[in-house]
Amino acid sequence: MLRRMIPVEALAQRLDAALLEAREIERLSVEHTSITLEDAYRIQQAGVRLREARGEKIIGYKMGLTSAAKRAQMGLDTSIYGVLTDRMRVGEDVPFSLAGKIHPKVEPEIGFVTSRELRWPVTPEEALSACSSVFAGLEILDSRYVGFKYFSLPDVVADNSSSAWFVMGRMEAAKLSLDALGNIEMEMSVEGGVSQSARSSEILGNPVFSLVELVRLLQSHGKSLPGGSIVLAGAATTAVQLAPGMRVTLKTSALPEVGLKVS
Ligand code: OOG
Ligand code: MG
Repeated sequence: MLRRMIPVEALAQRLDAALLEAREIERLSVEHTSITLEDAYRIQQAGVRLREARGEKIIGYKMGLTSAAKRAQMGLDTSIYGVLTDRMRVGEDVPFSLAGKIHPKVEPEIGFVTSRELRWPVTPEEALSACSSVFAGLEILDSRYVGFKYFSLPDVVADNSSSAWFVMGRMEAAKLSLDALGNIEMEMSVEGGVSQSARSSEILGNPVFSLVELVRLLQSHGKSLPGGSIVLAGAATTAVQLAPGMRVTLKTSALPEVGLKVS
């Protein structure tokens, strides 16, 4: 049977308009029932090109759905990636305004900064040796889909894997061993909300394995991970809805704490 063509550019523009106007749209797979994961990564790429045309610079990648908690929360069980641009990075000491956001959620992450290009195949040890820094971070997701729920894998990938903003804690030189990186205790406390804790081993067994998985996924799209990239390895716990006045803090057993204040 012939598959209906997926209008990649038009769908990227639809998602981009929803982002700029901070409004929800119907999941793409409702209309385009045959959309595949590969179509979705093409839409994601086209969406990133629209952002680049507005002057945004690609500074890294985020991995998603790398922990059991996140997979259960979203009802999906495959690791995915999205692109990070310079405008998505928010400072720790700048109050985060909910104006112009759709339904943002926050989640605790471990991140890396690479110092040289990584290409598949790569071992965890090689990937770690290419990291100049490690940090604890908070990712702020903001799906552009109605209700932020029950989307399919192609839907979320096309939407840049729900990536919206992120906060980086103070960076530490990447001196922790592979074992130590897989054994970081993480606790995200939310004033006026639910606090959650998990070990970094929740992230695919070790956040470094998530970095390796990113390199593998990029290679399947004919890409490598450039040196100087920021990489978020994926959340260790479920994401929490942001509300006005909320203060979120991520404390870990190994890295400087990071916080976010919602204005
Ligand atoms: C998809 C993105 C998941 C993570 O860290 O697991 C993600 C979503 O939950 O909307 O960023
Ligand atoms: Mg995340």
